[in-house]
Amino acid sequence: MFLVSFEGLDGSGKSTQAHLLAAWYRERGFEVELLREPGGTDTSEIIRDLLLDRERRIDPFAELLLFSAARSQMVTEKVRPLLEAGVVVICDRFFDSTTAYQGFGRGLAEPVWLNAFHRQVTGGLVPDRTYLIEITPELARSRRQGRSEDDRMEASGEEFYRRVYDGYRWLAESESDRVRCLDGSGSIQELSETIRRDAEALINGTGRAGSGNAATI
Ligand code: T5A
Repeated sequence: MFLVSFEGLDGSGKSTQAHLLAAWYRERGFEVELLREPGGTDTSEIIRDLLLDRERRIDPFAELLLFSAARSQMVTEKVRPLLEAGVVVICDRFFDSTTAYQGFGRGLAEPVWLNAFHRQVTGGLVPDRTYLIEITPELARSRRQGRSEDDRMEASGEEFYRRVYDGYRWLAESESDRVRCLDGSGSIQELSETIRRDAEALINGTGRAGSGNAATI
């Protein structure tokens, strides 16, 4: 079954679109599970609390390993069994976040090294489709205003978010078969309609990036 991921800066509107797509799949009779990263399992949620706690000092490489540890647990415990049971799995973030935030944002590792590492972490599991909601760091920040205090990642500063943005741009260009880059400054409705059209094509097999049977890759 399909594995779909959503990517973008904090506040880009990923979660909104992930929920709308899940509802659309359900209306069409699919069983759907929506998971967030880091998170999705009890163990991964504990790792999430560590990672987002702004009082905690975490070494950048330890940060990369912790995000990946949370992902490994989620893939083993949830994603693979669900895909094998015929459930559509929608992930609010997946390994592309690590490439953008830790690879580009923290300047930690080369994309080639990271790609090989991600394959180890997920056992080769790659999303059939990734929707990248692209907005500028400035618009992302304005959308986050009025929410609770910045978490540890959000407190990383403007320069950091500029590098993450560049990382996502790199991904959109280098993985253009799988990654659909969408203009996140459009309305929620416009974005949702674009995503639904692509999801329809994926179901019909005309817009397929992966095998459509992600668990067996
Ligand atoms: N991280 C994560 C890493 O560094 N490495 C990794 O490997 C992984 C997996 C997770 C943090 O961890 C980092 C990235 C993050 O910093 P999180 O709390 O899960 O943190 O936060 P996010 O995933 O960033 O999610 P957010 O909830 O902050 O933002 P979303 O999901 O992008 O945005 P959403 O949908 O909540 O919308 C934000 C606001 O904008 C409005 C919504 O109504 C909402 O108010 N909105 C729009 N407004 C106008 N037009 C639109 N098109 C809109 N769409 C949404």
